[in-house]
This record gives sequence, C-alpha cells and structure tokens, in this order.
Amino acid sequence: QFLENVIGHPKFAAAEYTTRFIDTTPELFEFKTRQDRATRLLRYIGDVTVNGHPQMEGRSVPGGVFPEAPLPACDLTAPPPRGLRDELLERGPAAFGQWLRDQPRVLLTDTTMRDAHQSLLATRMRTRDIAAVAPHYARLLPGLLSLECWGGATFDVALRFLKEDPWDRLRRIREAAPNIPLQMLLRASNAVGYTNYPDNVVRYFVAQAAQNGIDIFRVFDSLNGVDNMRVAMDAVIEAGAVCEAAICYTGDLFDEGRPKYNLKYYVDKAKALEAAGAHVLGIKDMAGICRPKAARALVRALKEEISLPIHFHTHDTSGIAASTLLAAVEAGVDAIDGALDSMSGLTSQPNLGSMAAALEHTERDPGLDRASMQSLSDYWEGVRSVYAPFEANVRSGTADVYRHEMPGGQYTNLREQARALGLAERWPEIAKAYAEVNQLFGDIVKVTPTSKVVGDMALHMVSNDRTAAEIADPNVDIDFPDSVVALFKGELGFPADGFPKDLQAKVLRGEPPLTDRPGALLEPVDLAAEKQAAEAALGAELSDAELASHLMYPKVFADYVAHRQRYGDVSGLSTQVFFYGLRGEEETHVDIETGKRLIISLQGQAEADEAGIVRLFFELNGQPRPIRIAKAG
Ligand code: 3PY
Ligand code: ZN
Repeated sequence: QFLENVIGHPKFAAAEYTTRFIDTTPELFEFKTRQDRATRLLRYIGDVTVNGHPQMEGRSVPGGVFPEAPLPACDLTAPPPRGLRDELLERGPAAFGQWLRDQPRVLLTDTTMRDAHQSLLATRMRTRDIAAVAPHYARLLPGLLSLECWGGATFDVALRFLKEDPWDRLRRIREAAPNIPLQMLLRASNAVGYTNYPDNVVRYFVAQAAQNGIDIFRVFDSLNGVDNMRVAMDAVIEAGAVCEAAICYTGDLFDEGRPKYNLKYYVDKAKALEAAGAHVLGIKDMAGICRPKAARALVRALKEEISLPIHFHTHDTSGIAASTLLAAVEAGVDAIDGALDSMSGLTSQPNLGSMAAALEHTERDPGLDRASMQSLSDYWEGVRSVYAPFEANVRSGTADVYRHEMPGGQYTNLREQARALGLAERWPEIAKAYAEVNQLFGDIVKVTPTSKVVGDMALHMVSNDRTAAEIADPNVDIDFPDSVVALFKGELGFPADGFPKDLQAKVLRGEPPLTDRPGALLEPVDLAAEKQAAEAALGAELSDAELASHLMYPKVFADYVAHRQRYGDVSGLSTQVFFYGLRGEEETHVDIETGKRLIISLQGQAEADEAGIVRLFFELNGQPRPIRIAKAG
C-alpha cells in the first residue's frame, strides 16, 4: 500500500521529488485510514455473511438475490422545477399557511419515507434506498405539499438498528429535493425520544433539524397538552420553519359513552394552538379510528372556528380510512397524508395514488402527475421486497382497531415485542388488554410515548396473567413497569382531567406526582460541557448535529459510534448486503466518497477451523483480500 502511494503520487509520477520526498509528503502515510475503511467494511460484510445480521435472528430470511428496484426514468441533469418549497421560501411560513388555505386544491403529503415504513416495516428503511429516489421526486412530484421523511421513530431506529446517521439522511434528501418541503414528526418535549427532555435540549434539537433541512414540523403532545407543546412550537417558529401543531384524535366524537373527546374538546385545543402561533393545524388520527362522519364534522367545525389551514393524517388499519379522508376533503380540509400505493394500506397511510385518482376531475384535484406517482410506487415496491423479514404478519384491515385504538406505528412494533417475549400466539389477549389498560388509565390519548406505556402495561398483564380488576385492586401487589410509574408521576404531563386517583396512588406507592410541566422541572443541560464530556468518552469529535443525537439517545449513540469505529460507515452498502451479506459470486460496490468506489466480491470461503475462524476470500477492486471472521455461537 505504501509503495502504491509512492508510485501513485503525482510528484513521483512527474519525477518532481527529492530525497526528502518521503519526509515531506505526509499523505504517503494516509494509506492506513483508507485501507482501514475498506477493511472495516469487508469485516462487516464478512461478519454478516458468516454469522447473519443480528436483526435477522428469529426472522425468516429470504434466499437469493433481489433485483434492483427500478428508479423512475427522468432527466436528473435538468434542475428540479419550481415546487412548493419555492412557494414557501418566497412567502414565509405564515403567508404560506394562508396561501395553503386559500388555494382550491387539496394538497398531498407523501409519508412513504417516514410513517409508511415505520408502520409497515418496523421503521427499517435505510437512507440509501430513500436518498436514491429523492431526486426523482424533485422532478416528478414538485407539487407535493411535503415529503414526510424524518422524525418519529426513524431517528432512533437509524442509529440503533441501521447504524447510520439520521442527520446524514436528512441532508441527503434536502440536497436531492430542494424544491419540495421536507416534513418531520416531532413529539413536542419528547422530541424524537420517549421521555421529556429539558427545554434547552428541545430547542437545540429543533434548531439543528431546521438547519439541516426540515421545513415543516408536525408537533404533537402525547396527551394533547398544549403547554407541553409550547417550547417546541416556539423553537420551530423561531427557526423560521412551518409550525404544524397537531391535535391527536382519539375516541369517537359521537360516542355518548365517552363524552370527553367531543367536538368542543378538539375545537378548544385548536384555538389554543392557533393562539400559540401555529401556522397549520394538524389532525393526527394516529390509530386510524376517525370515522367518516366524525372527520366531516370535525373539519367543518374547525374551519368555522379557526383560520388555520388543516392537514389531516390517518392510518388505514381499519381498511376504510380512505373514506375518512374523502369526507375530510369534502368538508374542506386543505391537505391530507397518504403513502404511495406499494407502501400504503394496512397500518400505513391510505393510498396516495388512489386518492389522487379519486379526486381527479373535481375542484379539489391535487394536480399531481399520476404516471409519476405510479413509477415512484414501482420503485418502492422493489425496495420493499428486500425488507421482507420486517413485514408484520398482518394481511387484512381490522375493525378491532376501533376497540383497542393502537396507533398504526405501534401496532406492528407491539406485535414484534410480543413475539420477542414468546407471546405471539396471545396477540388477541394483548389487544384486549391494551383497551382495558386505556380504560384503567382514565381513557387517555395513546400515541408515542403514552402508547408505549399502555403497550408495556398490556404486555405485563398478559405475561403475568393479570386481569384489569387485579391491576386496579389496592390489595393486589403489582410490580408496575417503570414507564407506567413515570407516566403516573406526570413525567409526560397530565391528561386534562388527571389520572384516576386510586390507581395513581397505587402505582406511585405514596410518592407525590409532579406539580408542574416536566420540562420546567428539568435542569437545562450545559451543551458545551456535555459535548466535551461526550467527545472524551466516545473518542470522537462530534458535529453540532451529532451532539443532538447524543442528547436524545446517549447509549444508543455511543453504540452507534462504536459500530462505526469497528466497521466504518455502513450506510453506503446496498440493503441486500447490509442485511444478508454477500451470497455466492455476486459483486457489490460501495462509494465511500465521491469518485472512490470499492468493488467487492466474495470468491469463496473456507470451513471454520478448530478455533472457529472462517477465512473469507474477498476480492477488492480486483485484488485478493482474505478476511478472518470468528464464527459466533
Ligand atoms: C411517532 O411518534 O413515531 C408516531 O408515529 C406517532 O404516531
Ligand atoms: Zn401516523
């Protein structure tokens, strides 16, 4: 390698060197890091090839080689046409909101890059598959209101399971689609985590997200606590981005047995959010339980009572959510969410392509090119097949969602958690327990993170064979999950009418609940000191964005950094290779930086020796590169 560096050096090639060439040319010694990058990636591929990907444990792994997903034909050398982001940048967030309300079309948000795969594929979609198609979106669907492509669970899963940098994903989409607004889901003071962060951490996170490319922040609180949303909303407004404040929809407007979630409840929330400075009002039907009649009444009432544009989000778990969207459109909703055909339906969003078709030739026609939508959907169909092991075993819509009210993004995850606990067979009991826990907790809004707490309690009930009556009974001792204790303590805020007092006393075992908004009780973090300490502990310099990752998930981020130190940046590997390694003689390539491509093939492998070491015979850019991998187990 050193000789290669000497021979390949331009000064050497041009014979412009002296005897001090080696001493004065430090780049000759750079081979180590460069070689390391290739070696680390080969080690990763070798590890996965020999031992399988840790994420595949217990899943059924498809054999063979997947065909490349077909990217739509379009001229990527032409600059992207004017899109709605240009409209936004020219008008600014408030005027953009008013424009959105005043123009006649219903505008569409495509959730494929975030909620759809969160809800169908356990959030496992990788940056490479997302970023590859972003420039095509820019040319084919410039009239989209937004690409929902970031936030929610994607942040955590990118670091934890995909071992890639969520910020890198955001920057790449931003660069590739400069004409379409990028949207994220922000859990207010819980940011992209499951717990309340100090106010200055929330502000820092929002500022970083805006700086790295987010235009529209959908902000919600998991108990619809407007107070808890203020810090995040103010930070979004201060960053100059669009503040879409969302009310989470639960219960049923017309169920007289559950009067607390009536029209007045939602209208009051909407007014409070408008007064707090929102540019857009989101209706977030995270479980997909807003019936058509309720959607019609809700949108009508909100249109009369507030002057913000309204953006409707739902899930198709029931199989009939499209009818809810159409009712909302008839009632004058300004924008709706959907996922492209091949990533739609079931716990994901309703079908965006079909929605566009249904609205064609009406005064609300979204005005997107349907052939383009189809070609993008074809791409996602190809991508989806590689993630087959993450597909939930759900084949049809289910009316049971109206009973259990699980969010679409949680449904498949909770099934997965149940499977991991050996409770897969007892899913119907878990769904039933989930609904019972909701009632025990006082009929609360269930969305991340409160939905996770309800899920934890439901799993606890089923795995310990506990009934709802036993949970409530003051004489039966229950070892409540930590998340339940935190909820009742008020660490995620409080429902408007508080938690049921008796159960709260039982869960807290005499400890008093918080008396203020949780964020107000948390000490601000000294960001500069935290950065220094993290850098020292991790042995790596952190960018401003990476500091935000550390603040959100210190342990997950540390594990990610360790993985990167051991294996390098694995985000450039194809998804096939990332999850399944190299099989047989196929070849793969990785672009480690612009113009630097590694071409890798596996020529063969030896049986494990007595020490359990497997020798893999790779070829790297035409040169043999044996790698030794310890066989696990
Ligand atoms: C999330 O917070 O991740 C959600 O998708 C909530 O619906
Ligand atoms: Zn959703």
